[in-house]
Amino acid sequence: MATDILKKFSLEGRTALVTGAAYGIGFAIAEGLASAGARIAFNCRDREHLETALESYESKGIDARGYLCDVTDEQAVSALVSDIEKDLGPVDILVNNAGIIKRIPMVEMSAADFREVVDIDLTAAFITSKAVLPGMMERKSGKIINICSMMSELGRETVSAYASAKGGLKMLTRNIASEYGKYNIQCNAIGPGYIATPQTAPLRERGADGTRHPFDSFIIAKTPAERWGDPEDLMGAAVFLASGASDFVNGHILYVDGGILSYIGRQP
Ligand code: NAP
Ligand code: GCO
Repeated sequence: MATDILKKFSLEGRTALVTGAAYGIGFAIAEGLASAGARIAFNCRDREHLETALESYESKGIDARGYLCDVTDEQAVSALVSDIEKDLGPVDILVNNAGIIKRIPMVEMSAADFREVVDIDLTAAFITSKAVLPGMMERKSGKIINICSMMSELGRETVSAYASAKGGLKMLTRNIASEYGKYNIQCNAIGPGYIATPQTAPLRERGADGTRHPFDSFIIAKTPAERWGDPEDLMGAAVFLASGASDFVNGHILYVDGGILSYIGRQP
């Protein structure tokens, strides 16, 4: 009897926590996981974002549970996981999505700004992963998906803190995979290319005459797909890495970038 391969991708009966999933990439990933059958929990810091997100999830027919929690606060994260366990059951899938960026030339960037980016984009993934790993170890099953970036591989002007954090997140992914693989826990990452979300909105702002932002034109020329990604482009990779279809995939960074990392760029 041939394997029903689609069953491998089912998330029925599993609970997923997607951090920072009030909108943007996190929201799309949560939507994708829900469509594969997962129960969804998400968090963010801003009450207004939370309320709006709950309405958005409801409009999509997703009964998501939202929690106010700053992922850099270890005690708050521990309480978040306990609350989710009470409301939805153990966290089977953790997506470390919450993140910020500060685009400041390094010589002008304060250490406080640098630390804030690293705290949210890297240390928080350590904190949330540490909060769910003991339960996953006990159940001998778990999926952790970190949201890396092209800046896990490449640098560019003004993003020193972000690139440092995302480079570290790539290695944290590999280290969790190395340390906890024996408990049947898989830790992988998704590396989105340039995705149209509020985080990149400043890079896509049109001129008064409707002309493209220079960075927008640059990304279009650097991407074989000749377009920015949509958050929905990441759903398939998230379902794959959250499901039984990826049980022998560990420590992998899956780039979903339209080919930008493979391409020298179109001749002007
Ligand atoms: P976004 O639109 O700015 O959304 C970020 C989300 O994270 C918001 O829901 C925000 O909600 C939440 N958040 C920020 N800091 C938080 C904290 N300390 N605790 C809890 N929640 C927090 O960003 P995005 O573009 O969707 O990006 C999501 C992830 O993908 C980030 O890790 C980003 O680095 C990564 N990424 C983005 C792109 C891209 O091109 N957009 C590409 C590669 C990787 P609150 O402000 O209410 O907390
Ligand atoms: C930037 C962008 C990028 C994207 C993403 C690319 O300023 O260069 O914000 O960092 O967010 O990380 O993969």
